[in-house]
Amino acid sequence: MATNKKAESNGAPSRPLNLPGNRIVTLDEFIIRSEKDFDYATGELTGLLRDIGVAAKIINREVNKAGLVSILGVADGAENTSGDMQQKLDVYANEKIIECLQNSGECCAIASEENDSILQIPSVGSKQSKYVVMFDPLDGSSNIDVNVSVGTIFAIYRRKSDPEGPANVNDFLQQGSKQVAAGYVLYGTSTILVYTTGNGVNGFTLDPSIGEFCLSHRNMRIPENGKFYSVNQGYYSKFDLEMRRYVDNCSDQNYGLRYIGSMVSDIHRILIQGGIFLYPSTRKYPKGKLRLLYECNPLAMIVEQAGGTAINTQLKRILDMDPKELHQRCTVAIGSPAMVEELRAFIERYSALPL
Ligand code: P6P
Repeated sequence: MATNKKAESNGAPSRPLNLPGNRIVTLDEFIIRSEKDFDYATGELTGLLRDIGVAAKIINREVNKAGLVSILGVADGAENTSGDMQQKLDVYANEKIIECLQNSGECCAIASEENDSILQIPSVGSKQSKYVVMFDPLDGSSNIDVNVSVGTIFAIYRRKSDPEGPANVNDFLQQGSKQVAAGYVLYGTSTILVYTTGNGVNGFTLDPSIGEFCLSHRNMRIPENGKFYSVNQGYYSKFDLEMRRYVDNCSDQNYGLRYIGSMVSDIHRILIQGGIFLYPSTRKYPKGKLRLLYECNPLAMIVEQAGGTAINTQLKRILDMDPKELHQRCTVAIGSPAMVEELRAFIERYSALPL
């Protein structure tokens, strides 16, 4: 099994890539240079990451002109597996990612927020891919019509099933700590692709003039502490006691509240400025709203690789959670280590639950 020689638990690469400091480094070049970090790398992971980069450029093109074409609004009454009204653009994004992954055949199956069950990807030629890909094609898509940034989130795992046969759901029901790679694309004031293969986190900003993602955020490290907390304060009265006490504490400490309602955007800000993102249990979502497999796990890997912490509100490490079904929800507290530890103290002190 290919292993990453340099994966560090705290995400600090033992030896960052030796990259030129004085010229553009494209995503493709970076991925190819990084390939040598993996023993027995066969180029499939490289191909997968490049496929995702292509899909991101295609989605970006449509997101950027969504207001100009009839791609806004809700897809003709369709609902996704979450019961959310499917926006036309997230249906489009889902189709484009699947097409890109099908073209190269670098993965044997996919799972998406927009699809009830897994989708087999026919092998191209004699290739028997060893990877599966999970993704939320357009997270925060309800924000599209009001021009708020949205994102794509992806996770890549090695399949566990017999390579001679079809993939099955157990190839996807793996702990987040088994992710081979994880990342997101944020379609915001600029479009940035951030990913990790277990050897630190790097960000690539799309340069529309050349149509390339270019290295812009090298070896990202989250600040140890922060002055912003990110939670939907509108649910305050529905929070458990420990969460209300923690939110009160944030207010007492004059932390700023920043909540975009698009997880990728909130997490990206926290990666750069520090802070904590929370989606605890609420009356509507007693197990939390966010999806473990294709939202929380990939973002938890990114944040941990950048030196941060990601737990659920029962104080379990997100990446150690055992998934039971594809679209499983979970509570989440993710961000600067010092702020997550501060929350942990409140949960230990006020929680009525056996922790
Ligand atoms: P609420 C977007 O719908 C999303 O899945 C995340 O991107 C975001 O953080 C969260 O839900 C917002 O949920 O309940 O605060 O509107």
